[in-house]
Amino acid sequence: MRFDVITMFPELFEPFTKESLLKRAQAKGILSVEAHNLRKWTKDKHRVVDAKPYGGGLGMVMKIEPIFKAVQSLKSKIPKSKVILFTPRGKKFTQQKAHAWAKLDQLIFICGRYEGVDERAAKHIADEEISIGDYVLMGGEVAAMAAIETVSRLIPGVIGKETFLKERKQKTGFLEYPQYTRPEVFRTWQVPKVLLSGNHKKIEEWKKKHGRLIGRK
Ligand code: 6GU
Repeated sequence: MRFDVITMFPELFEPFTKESLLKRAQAKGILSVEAHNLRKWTKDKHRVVDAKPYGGGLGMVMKIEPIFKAVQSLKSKIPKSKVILFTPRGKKFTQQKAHAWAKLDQLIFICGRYEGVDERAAKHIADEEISIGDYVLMGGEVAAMAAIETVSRLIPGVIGKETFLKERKQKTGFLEYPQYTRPEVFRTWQVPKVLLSGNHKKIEEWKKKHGRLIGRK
């Protein structure tokens, strides 16, 4: 998988892409994450990527031309590729969506700023317009990072094999149950006795009872 992120703030992705699991996956050649400065696709002296909205209104709007050129230059020759526009107005990002995206070869992420992106990007350039939840961020960057993490861990070889296979097997979603590790008692806070019992049947029952289903496909 190749992630190409188009953003006004590429520096935000530097520490993120050097995080342990993503770093290792990139070193192994399983995936790549590249953040591209949108200004690269401007020609004017001031490298302008936004302008005042037609019809008036607050804030600035991201211009269509640099976005078009960026996507055009990044899209080259990769067949299974999708262009995603991140905005608070988009369709909700889900685990199911992440599974579908994990099958692709390239994801091009356009990070919108919160005031807006020229609507022609959503209409003519993006395949999908996506939001990560019902709240407003300052821009699409954090949303793109959330999607990169979620999709990456579904690609074989990125996370531990056992977790990966377990999640893949559980098509109806998997149980996330409370977990504990040493010590058995911290202050007065006890680890549930059943987990120390060695009774596997009881333990499985406990996990089912206390687990919450997430990541339903
Ligand atoms: Cl993708 N962008 C912004 N600006 N805010 C958001 C979002 C995206 N998803 C949820 N809130």
